[in-house]
Amino acid sequence: MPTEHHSDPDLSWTLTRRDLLRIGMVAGAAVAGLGTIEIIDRAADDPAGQRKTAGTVHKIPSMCQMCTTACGIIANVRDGRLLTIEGNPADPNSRGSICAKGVAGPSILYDPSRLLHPLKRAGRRGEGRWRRISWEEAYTEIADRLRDIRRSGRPEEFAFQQGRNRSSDIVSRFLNAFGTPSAFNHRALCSLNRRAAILATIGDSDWDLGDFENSRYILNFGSNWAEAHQGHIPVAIRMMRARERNNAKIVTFDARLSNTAAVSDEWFCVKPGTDGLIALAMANVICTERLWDKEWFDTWSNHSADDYARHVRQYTPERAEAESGVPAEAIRRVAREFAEAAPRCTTICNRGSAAHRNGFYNDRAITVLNALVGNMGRVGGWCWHPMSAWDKKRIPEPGPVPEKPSARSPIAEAEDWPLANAWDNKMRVGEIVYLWIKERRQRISALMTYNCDQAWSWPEANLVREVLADEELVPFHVCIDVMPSETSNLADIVLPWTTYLERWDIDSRPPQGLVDYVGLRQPVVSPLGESKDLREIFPELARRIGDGMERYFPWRTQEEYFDEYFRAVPGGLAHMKAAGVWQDPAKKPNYAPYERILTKEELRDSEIDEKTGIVYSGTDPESGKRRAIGIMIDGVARQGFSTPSRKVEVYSQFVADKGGEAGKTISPLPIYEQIPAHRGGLGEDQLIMISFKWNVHNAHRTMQSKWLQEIVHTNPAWINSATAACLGLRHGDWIEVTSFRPRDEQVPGGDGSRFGTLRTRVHVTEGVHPSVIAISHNAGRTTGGPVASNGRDRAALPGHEAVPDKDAERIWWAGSLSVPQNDILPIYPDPVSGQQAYHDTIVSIRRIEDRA
Ligand SMILES: Nc1nc2c(c(=O)[nH]1)N[C@H]1C(S)=C(S)[C@@H](COP(=O)(O)OP(=O)(O)OC[C@H]3O[C@@H](n4cnc5c(=O)[nH]c(N)nc54)[C@H](O)[C@@H]3O)O[C@H]1N2
Ligand SMILES: Nc1nc2c(c(=O)[nH]1)N[C@H]1C(S)=C(S)[C@@H](COP(=O)(O)OP(=O)(O)OC[C@H]3O[C@@H](n4cnc5c(=O)[nH]c(N)nc54)[C@H](O)[C@@H]3O)O[C@H]1N2
Ligand code: SF4
Ligand SMILES: [Mo]
Repeated sequence: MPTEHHSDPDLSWTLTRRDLLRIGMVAGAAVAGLGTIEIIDRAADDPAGQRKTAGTVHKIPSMCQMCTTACGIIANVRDGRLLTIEGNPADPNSRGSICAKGVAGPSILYDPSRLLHPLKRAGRRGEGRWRRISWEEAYTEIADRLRDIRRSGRPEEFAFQQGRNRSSDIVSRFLNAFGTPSAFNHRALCSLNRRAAILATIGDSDWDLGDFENSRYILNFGSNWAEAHQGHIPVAIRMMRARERNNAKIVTFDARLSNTAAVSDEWFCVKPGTDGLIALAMANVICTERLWDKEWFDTWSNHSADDYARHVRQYTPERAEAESGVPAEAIRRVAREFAEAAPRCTTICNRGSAAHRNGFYNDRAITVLNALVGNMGRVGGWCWHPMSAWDKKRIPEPGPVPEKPSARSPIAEAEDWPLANAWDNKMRVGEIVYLWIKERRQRISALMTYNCDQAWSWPEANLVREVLADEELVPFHVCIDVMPSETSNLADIVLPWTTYLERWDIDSRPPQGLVDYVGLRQPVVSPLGESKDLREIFPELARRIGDGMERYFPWRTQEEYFDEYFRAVPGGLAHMKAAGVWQDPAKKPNYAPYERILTKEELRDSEIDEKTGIVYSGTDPESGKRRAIGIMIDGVARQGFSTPSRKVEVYSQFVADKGGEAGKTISPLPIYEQIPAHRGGLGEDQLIMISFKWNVHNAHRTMQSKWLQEIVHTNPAWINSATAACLGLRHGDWIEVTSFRPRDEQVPGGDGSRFGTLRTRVHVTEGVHPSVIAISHNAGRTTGGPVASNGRDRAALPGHEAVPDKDAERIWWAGSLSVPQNDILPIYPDPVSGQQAYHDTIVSIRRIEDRA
């Protein structure tokens, strides 16, 4: 691939790939533009710069939240001021490494555009006129409104919209104590299909954790772990270790030359939505050539290997080549190499395979590849951990914990997508929330939005904005945020939230080392301005709403609450404050948990079902049915998997039945279903629009960071050089991109009609599939201050006492191209699960003279 250099500021992000890699991945790397914070530093409280070298630097462990990976960090703080952030080596997941976003934390904390005072709108909603109010006034108005709703007996009319929430204990406590089930989350926009596929297949977890570090062969279907992925740093460091130590081979399928593809041994450029077909074709090769672990499959899965071989026979490598563009011979070779490395081989997938209209089946097919080669739960294989967080039995939430509400929410519990809420982990269908509010499927009297910029980050963002602006549909909107956002602009009251560097949390992520752990997020500096965290706001509101709600918030301070929470940890809160994390040294990695022999104790009063071999003991309190605890394998009672059959469900009657209940057909076996909107090929000017994440940005929360925005601040459209030649397009040309709703009768509004238009510029590259146009969604803000908006948003922030930001005048990239992809992305849920199909939209493109 040619390396391109451009002096045009709109395309100036084209640092070489090596630059981006270095910036994005190196632990604790010094990034370009770091010096800018010094200017604010001096201007703020040390005009002469005398304090620069004086005073003791305190090292305070905590947890990053620039993305949801929650790496352990150490904050270097002098005189109450955060200087730098480095990794916490004690963190078992991230092991002392952090990424460029983690390093850039101070630029968010000290961002002059931050919200620092409660605000009330002064003009029409969305007009941008605000009045600064006191917390007292804000609390009184919000509590009065919420109390009225609660007393009306329709608590569901209070809806709570959250995004990537890492404070779920306090949020659930407040909502359950209030009695509202209207908790809208973002899972369907993020990881639903992958979770649903794993839950359907193994039941034990919704999160796969390849044992990469011990692996010899890693097959990556559309996970951009070197730049993104929910386990970014913990995964990336283990991948690189596997390379070094085991000479592991990494093979990546991506529709685009991501930095992950770039650091892989091989990259195959796939047509979007075809990963499942490739995986099924690989299964076919493995079965036909008998490269499988037949014994494992026949023992531990609920479908015979011979039957699966018959099922996958229709998926030939030639058929996969025709649809995906990956050569049949390569599919055969990779399948053989993968099977040869078993059991020290694993797959990894993510939104590249999952965020599609057919993503549930894609991820099922990929997951089952592992069962076929018998690597499940093995050292170096495809693993998981039953806990996606800390051990909640051992470290329980301090009581009294409120019951789940009995009221119902037609939107949160939407029934049109049978797999969305099929498991305990309710995934909901976020992308239809505002459409359904518009269609008045549920009355909303008050909406509180938190840690989510849905007016910007969700598909049909313009519809979200239209609904939020409508005072009949949403009579009262409180937004809790750190920065002004497209969502906070449409609020009635804005509450200034603390950043992750000024607040408390108990947190941990799926453990890559397969041993659970627990971490503490603690304030490393005092909250700036009048910002407050939910942990202070919710107890205060509960007390003011009263009527018994207050009894769930007995603690006076947050420290008291965490003191109680961490009681089971040796050394308690004091240990957590000093070390940041705790892991039980006696626990062993979760390898092959299904093989565990049940103890005599467990088997007391148990019974064995003769036909299935399932071992039952007692009854399940929720369903009232017999409780399955294991399975007989060769005459021994073992733990098995947590699926209905206690085996790997290659064949899932559970999902087929769920589909049947909702009047939909769900195949019990992994299948390939071509995306209906992609059938019949593409028109001459048509392409499939996909989305991706820049390594130095996170969703929509980092565009305010001057350190990160200075590195990447634009998102031109990637188009393959051959396609560009056909369409007469040259690098840097302006194009108009017009999107279409899917032609798909199973999707709301799926009539194939024209949807939205944006104008952007072309980045011509060989690093993208010829049928694809790839646009990063990490750009295109219109609000959030001059840095976030590339100089466009210079409106004075209300109630702002922050230092005038001299850096705002030095934004050398002002006016650079930055477009909001979500304004032209139609709502497109996978009909069986509800996952938003981010990478399936058909667009047409047309060359234009310039932006105007
Ligand atoms: N830097 C950064 N890190 C992040 C985030 C961020 O915004 N920025 N967000 C965090 C969050 S919330 C999440 S959910 C994760 C998501 O992490 P990932 O799932 O790893 O990231 P995505 O960019 O959504 O998708 C991954 C890749 O899929 C490719 N792709 C698109 N269609 C196809 C296809 O059909 N097949 C294949 N094989 N590839 C395809 C895209 O080119 C992209 O490189 O990242 C987390 N980490
Ligand atoms: N087109 C397209 N759209 C996508 C995706 C895609 O691939 N393509 N990915 C989707 C995915 S996977 C997800 S998870 C969603 C995420 O979308 P969001 O949930 O909207 O993204 P966040 O970045 O978490 O931003 C939420 C809010 O958190 C605030 N915030 C909270 N704490 C802090 C803090 O300490 N610092 C800063 N700076 N801000 C804070 C930000 O101001 C912001 O308003 O986006 C989805 N949207
Ligand atoms: S991967 Fe995420 S949590 Fe870890 S340092 Fe980077 S931004 Fe922070
Ligand atoms: Mo996400």
